[in-house]
Amino acid sequence: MTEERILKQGNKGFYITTPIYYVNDVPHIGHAYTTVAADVLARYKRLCGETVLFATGTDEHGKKIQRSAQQQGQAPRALADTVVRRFQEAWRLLDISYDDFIRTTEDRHTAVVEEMWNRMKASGDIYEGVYEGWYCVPDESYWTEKELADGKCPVCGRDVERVQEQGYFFRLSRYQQPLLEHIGAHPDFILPASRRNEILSFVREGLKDLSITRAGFDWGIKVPDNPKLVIYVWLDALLNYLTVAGYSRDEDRFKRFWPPSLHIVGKDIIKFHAVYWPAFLMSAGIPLPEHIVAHGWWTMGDVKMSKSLGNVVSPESLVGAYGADATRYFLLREVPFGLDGNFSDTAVQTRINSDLANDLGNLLSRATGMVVRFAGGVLPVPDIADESDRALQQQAADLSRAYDAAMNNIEFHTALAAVWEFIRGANRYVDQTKPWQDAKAGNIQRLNTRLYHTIEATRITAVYLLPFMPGTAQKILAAVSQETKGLSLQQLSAWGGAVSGARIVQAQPLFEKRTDAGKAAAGARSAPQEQQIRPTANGKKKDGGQTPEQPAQQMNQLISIDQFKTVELKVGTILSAQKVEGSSKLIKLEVDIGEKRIIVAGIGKSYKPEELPGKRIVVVANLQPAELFGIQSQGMLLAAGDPEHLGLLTLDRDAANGTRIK
Ligand code: ME8
Repeated sequence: MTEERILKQGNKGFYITTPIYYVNDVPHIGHAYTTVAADVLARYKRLCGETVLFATGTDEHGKKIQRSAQQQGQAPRALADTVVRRFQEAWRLLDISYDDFIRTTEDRHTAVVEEMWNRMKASGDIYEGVYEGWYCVPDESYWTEKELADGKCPVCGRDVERVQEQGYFFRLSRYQQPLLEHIGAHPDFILPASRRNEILSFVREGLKDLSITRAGFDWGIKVPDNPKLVIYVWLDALLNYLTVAGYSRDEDRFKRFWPPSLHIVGKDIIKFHAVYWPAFLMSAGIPLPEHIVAHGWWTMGDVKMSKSLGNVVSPESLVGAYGADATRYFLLREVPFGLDGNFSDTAVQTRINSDLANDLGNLLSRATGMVVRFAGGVLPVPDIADESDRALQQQAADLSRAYDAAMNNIEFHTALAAVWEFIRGANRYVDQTKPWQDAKAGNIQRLNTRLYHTIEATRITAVYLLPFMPGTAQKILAAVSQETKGLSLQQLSAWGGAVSGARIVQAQPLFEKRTDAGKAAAGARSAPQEQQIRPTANGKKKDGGQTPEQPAQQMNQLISIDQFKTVELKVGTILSAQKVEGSSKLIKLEVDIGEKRIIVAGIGKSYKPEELPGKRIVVVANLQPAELFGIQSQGMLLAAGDPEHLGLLTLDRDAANGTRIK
C-alpha cells in the first residue's frame, strides 16, 4: 500500500525555510509555530537520511523597522541587533535546529539583491515610473484606493498612508499567464488547496505591475545606479531564500539545494510567496520552489495574536511554564496545520495531562517498572510471539506507514495522532495481557515476551517522537538503552531493535500533571472586542478566523469559576502619571491598590498624563512583573477600545482601594 506523498525524496538536498521575521518587536507564539513546524520536518528528513538545509532569520530593512527604531529612540541597526538576539534565544529555548540564520543586513545578502536587480532589469522587467496610491507600513504593502476597506488596509485594518513617488516598477503583469500555467501544472505548488484557490482567483483577476522602490528614507538596500532609492522590503526579503542557498556565491551549495523543497509561511503572507516570489524568479530564469505551505493563525480569545494588538504569548513564557517539548507538542498536535487555533493555558494543560503525563508517561513508567520488578532490570529475550504480541507488532507496522505519509503530507497532527493511537494500543496490550499474572504463575517465557514487547513499543514510540520532542525522546531512549547515532528512522523503527540483555532502570515521570491556569498567557492582554472582525489575506472580512472544520472543543473554550478566580482584580486610584521617555504610547503610573504599585500602561494615545491622577481604575494585581523601557511594571490596568480611543474600566459606586473584584 503506497499513499500519495507531497514531499518526495529526490537526489537533491531538502531545503526548508520559515519566513524571515521582522525585528520591530520580539518573537511570539505565532513565530514559534512556523519555526517549530519547520524544525520538525527538518529533523524528520535528517532522520530519514536526507541532507537538509533548514533556514530561518530576520527581515531587518524597511519603513516599519525604521519607524519602530525611531519611536524607541534607537538606530534601526541597534534595534535589529537587540531583537535578533531575542529570536535566537527563543529558538535556542525551543530546540530549533536551524542550519542557517540569515539577517537581511548581511553583506552576502546585499550582493544577491543587487545581482537579482540587475538580472531582472536585463530581462526587461524593471522600468521607471511614478507610484501613486496607498501604503500600509505595518504590512509593508501597496494598495489602490479601490482595494482599501473603509479607508484602511484591507489585510490588517490599520491606517494607510498616501504615497506619490518617482521610482521603479517590476513588470508583474507579464507573469500572470506563466503563473497560472505553473499553478495549474503543479497542483501541490501552493498548499493547502484553499490557499491555492485563493491565489488562483487573485491572479486571474489580473496582475498589476509592482512598485519595487521606496523614496524618502534610507533604511534598505540601495538601488544599483540610483542610491537615492531603496529597494522595496518585500523584494529584498524574499530574495533571502536565494542568499541562504548560496546563489551566485557557492555553486555547490546552490546545486545541492536549489530549488527550495518547502517554504512554510503563515496565511497572511501567501500572496508575497505564491505570486511575487515566483514572478521574480521567472524573470531571472531561476527554477521555482517545489511547495509553499500556508498555515493558519493562532488566536487568543479568538482574535489573531499580533504584536500590535498586545495579545501575544512569548515563546519564553511558554517554555518557562511548560518546557520546550510540551510546547512543541501542543503547537503541532492541537490544530490541523492550515487551520486557525485558539490558544489557552487550559488547552495546553489538557494536552499535557491526558497525552503526555497519562498516555506516554504511563507507558514508559510501566514498561521500565515491570522489567525492574520482574526481570531484575535486564531486558529479557522474547519467546515466540502469540496473537496479542503479533497484533502489537502489526500496530507498529501500521504506524510506520501512517506516520511517514502524514509527515510527507505536512500533517503534523495526523502523525502525532497515529503515534498516540499506538501508545494507547501498547497500554491496552499491557492491560489485556497482564504480565504480572504470568510473573505470579511463573510463566517466565510468556512474561519475558510481554516485557520485551512493552519495552519495544516504548522504544518505537520514542523514535517517532524524535522530530517532535527531541529531549523527551532521547530521555526515553536512554531509559531503554537505545543508541540513535548514525541510524536512520527506517533502521530505528524496525521491530526488534531493543537489545535483550540491556539494562533498564525505572524511568522518572516525564511530565507532571498541571492544574494551574493562566501560566504562559499571564502577560498577554485580550484584544479589544471590536477588533474581532478582521479581514482575511484576500481582503474579505470574516469572524476571528474560526473555520467550520475546527473541533467543537476549540470553539467553546469555557473557563471554570476557579480559573477566573486565579486572576486578582483590584480597585485602585491613580496617584500620578508621566509619559515614558522615548515611547509615544506608554505612561508610567503610580497607583494605590491598597499598596503602591508602578504600572506602565499603553494608554498614551488616548489620555494625557495630566488627565489621569484621581481616576478610579481596575488593576490585575497578580500579573508577573514586566520590564518596559527599563521600568518594571507591577500590574496591568483594564481598558477597552481601539488604541487611539481607549476607555479605562472604572466603578460606578465607591469601593476602597485594594478591594478585590469578584
Ligand atoms: O511577515 N499565528 O514577518 P512577521 C500564526 N518579514 N503564525 C503567525 C502569527 C499568528 N498569530 N503571527 C505571526 C513578515 N505568525 C515578513 C516575512 S518572508 C520573506 C518575510 C508567523 O514578523 C507566520 O509565519 O510579520 C507569519 O507568516 C509570520 O510569522 C509573519 O512574521
